[in-house]
Amino acid sequence: MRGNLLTQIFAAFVIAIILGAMVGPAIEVVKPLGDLFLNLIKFIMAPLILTTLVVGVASTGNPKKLGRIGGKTVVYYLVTTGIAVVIGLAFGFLFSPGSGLDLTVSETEAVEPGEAEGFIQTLLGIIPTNPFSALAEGNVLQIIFFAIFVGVGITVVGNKAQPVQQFFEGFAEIMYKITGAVMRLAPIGVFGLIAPVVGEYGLSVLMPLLKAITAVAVACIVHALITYSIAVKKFASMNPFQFFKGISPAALIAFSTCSSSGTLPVTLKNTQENLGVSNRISSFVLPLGATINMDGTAIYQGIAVLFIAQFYGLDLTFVQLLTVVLTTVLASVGTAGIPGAGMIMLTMVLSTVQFPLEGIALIAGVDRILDMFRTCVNVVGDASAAVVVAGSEDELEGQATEKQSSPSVPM
Ligand code: DAS
Repeated sequence: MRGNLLTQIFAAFVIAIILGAMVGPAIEVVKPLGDLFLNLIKFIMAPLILTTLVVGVASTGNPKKLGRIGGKTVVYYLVTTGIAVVIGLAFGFLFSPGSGLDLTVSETEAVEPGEAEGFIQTLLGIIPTNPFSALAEGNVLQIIFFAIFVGVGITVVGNKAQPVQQFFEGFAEIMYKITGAVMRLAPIGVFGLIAPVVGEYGLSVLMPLLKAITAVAVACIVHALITYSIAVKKFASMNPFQFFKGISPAALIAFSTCSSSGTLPVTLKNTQENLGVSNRISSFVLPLGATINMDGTAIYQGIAVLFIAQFYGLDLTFVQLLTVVLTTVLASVGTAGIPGAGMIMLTMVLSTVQFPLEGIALIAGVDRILDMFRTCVNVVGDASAAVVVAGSEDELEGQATEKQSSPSVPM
């Protein structure tokens, strides 16, 4: 999503609040605009999840060929993203941004957890007996399961699977284009979804949004300061202050552009010149990170799920919480490094716990602000991985060893 579209969404959000407050419940007439936008999001969700996850998993490369450096990188990314979503959920509970309103949700949109579906049942339910019916039914967890196996299969089969990988890469590009077209309607959709909510409940709905922004900002800062400081200190003997100072130019560009991919050239420059990471390590770890490592997005999605649950008075069972952690890590793998991508992938997380997609419109209006914080952490997290992997390979400036002169390290 381009920055000016996010600005349009913010503008539509402000207009919806003003008109909703002025007109009151009668503004309900614009709700079909919101329903149209939600249906379009549901329309793209299954193919978008399938294609982006297959490409994301396949881009990690063959586990055998991935080698020591690739293995360290992928493990670091998954572990820090898991920590990130737990921190996000913790701050979501701590701040409880959506509490106190308990909006009623239309029966069609939400499924009350009822008795908790057993954890075993949930795990078994992830395995699709027929992947194609999973796609037809939009069973997100089963689509994820199928996508992971196809992605890993591509890496294991190797060259013979190239046509399949190219098919999914091309399909993913098509889905990004379709998603871009759908997101152009986001301002209208957000207007059609927010105005009736404000018309019905008044301006009291604004306070939860401010709390949600605060929760995301604080959780991002805590995750960066604690997780990455410990990582660079313990695995690379780097002074955390030196790390954050060295990556600050890229962090600021990420914050303002909301694009990890767009910031990548500066991230590479900062990690090589300011942090002393070898070209070989940074040129593998960082492009991969901009594609599959999104700690900030994981934090945002953890908090967003709780915000929506609290906003609509829905309870999250323990099994659903575990499902949120798993799907958020996977959603961050599938999230593109472009503005607003995390909000689109939030539909995947919400669908797995059968929460109302309407909730996305509640935070879409402030997504530009949330995206600044999550993209900044995404980029700093990628840089921390480069430092940690380089440190573990003695390839930080001043720590060069004979390994650096070796012709090649198995990737
Ligand atoms: N803006 C995305 C990025 O570039 C992150 C997101 O949308 O969640 O990392």
